[in-house]
Amino acid sequence: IVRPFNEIPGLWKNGVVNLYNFWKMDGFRNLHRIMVQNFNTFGPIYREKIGYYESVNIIKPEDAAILFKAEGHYPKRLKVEAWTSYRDYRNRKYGVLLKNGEDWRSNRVILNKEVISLRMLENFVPLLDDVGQDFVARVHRKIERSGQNKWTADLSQELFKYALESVSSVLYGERLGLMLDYIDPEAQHFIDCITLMFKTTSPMLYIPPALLRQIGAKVWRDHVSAWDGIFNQADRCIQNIYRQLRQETGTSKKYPGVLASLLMLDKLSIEDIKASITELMAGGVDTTSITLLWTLYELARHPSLQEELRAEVAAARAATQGDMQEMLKRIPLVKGALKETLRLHPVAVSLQRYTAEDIIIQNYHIPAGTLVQLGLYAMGRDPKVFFRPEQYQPARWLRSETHYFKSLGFGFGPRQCLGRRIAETEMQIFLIHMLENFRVEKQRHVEVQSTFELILLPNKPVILTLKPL
Ligand code: HEM
Ligand code: 2DC
Repeated sequence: IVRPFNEIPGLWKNGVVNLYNFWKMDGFRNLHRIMVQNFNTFGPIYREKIGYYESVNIIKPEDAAILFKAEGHYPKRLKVEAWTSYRDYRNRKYGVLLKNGEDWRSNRVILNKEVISLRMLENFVPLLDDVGQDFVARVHRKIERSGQNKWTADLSQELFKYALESVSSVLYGERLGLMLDYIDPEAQHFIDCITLMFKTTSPMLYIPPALLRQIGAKVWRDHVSAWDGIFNQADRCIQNIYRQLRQETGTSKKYPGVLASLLMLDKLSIEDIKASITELMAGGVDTTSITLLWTLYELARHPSLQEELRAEVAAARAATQGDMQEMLKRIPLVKGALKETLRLHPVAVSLQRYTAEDIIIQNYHIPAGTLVQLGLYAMGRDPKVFFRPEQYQPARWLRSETHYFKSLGFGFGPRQCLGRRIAETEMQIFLIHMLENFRVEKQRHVEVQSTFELILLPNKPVILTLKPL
């Protein structure tokens, strides 16, 4: 017999007390580890309330399958109130990230064609390949200047620039010039604003932003100024393209970028286009760059694996005479490495959905409208789900064992990451170029862990050494 909702184990009776305990455990930065602990204590399902944030948490791939089958036609994830509050406060439209219902679906269907459809790869690949080549040239210059035939640094700032340059070139069909020596201070400010925006979001998952705003809390003020910086920079980029488009007369055959394509398509209002383009630009920086940083870190820790990947890339290059789009079809181990990185170091600690219908998970009844979270970080490290989870083994994704609902780094279904195709392509191209040019090494004995700042980030600088081959 199915057990009732109220019997799900966990701490869900007093949100305020739980928030206090959460805060004592430094939970704002340890959310991912606390989730692992909770699964160890309560088993594969638990219910929780921290502050005003209430959810049911699951960890098993087969339960994830049940959840996503019950997401309905308008899948809804946790509403990040800090983000909607800012837009309400400044009277800005929600983009596809924050919309729901029919408004979300109609926008998303149009955006899908221009952003995530496989047809777009032929447009994106040359743009992203250029940025990848420029990054490599930049590293070669750094190495020359060091006078030591190597370059040792915390690469995160470099990777932020690589990621912003990549996503901008796809969105605007133009380069920002971030691979040059002197970069636009506005672009640097934009990057800093994104980091601050994420960091200031996490406390507001548990304490209502409306309250923090009323008491004039610093975290709310910082959050507002971070989004202001993001929107101002995105507005400048968008205005620039808009102006160019109106002046242009001839029809050039060159791919003009996502923004210009959407404007010419004329199916979404300009305000809707601006809102989603801003979200894409902001969503495209810390996510891919941190994933690449983790990947380089893992390759530095596993030198022989690094050589294997290099050999795969060399073979792909030889077989295709360097046709990048063809190369991307011949690098399964590189793709496995990226999946492996997202397994151990997911950008998102959890995936969430409000259930659209009643479901039964782990023999508990869960009523429609419940917020259910799949603990993505916890699942990636669960020995019941992955054989020897602590080991970084890209080849596990090549074996014929079942991967059913195990590779969920970008989410699932119609509400999955809209930037997925851009992110994957950008990261694959980056790794191809890096593996072809440099050996990556790290300092011995430095172990890096994750810290939660809305997305999972390394808890200390990751210092890597790049040596020319
Ligand atoms: C949503 C992960 C890169 C834009 C999401 C979600 C995840 C995710 C887990 C939620 C999906 C769900 O609820 O099922 C990642 C990872 C990335 C990445 C791991 C890189 C390694 C990007 C990039 C962009 C982007 C590069 C922009 C170009 C978005 C947007 C949404 C989203 C707009 C909301 C989509 C919607 O609600 O319809 N991402 N993302 N992401 N991501 Fe990404
Ligand atoms: C954070 O408990 C932890 O892709 C919360 O590119 C639940 C939660 C809800 C939404 C998730 C968020 C977590 C992590 C960051 C995500 C976000 C949805 C989209 C966003 C996963 C798991 C992200 C990084 C987007 C951000 C785009 C934005 C900056 C314009």
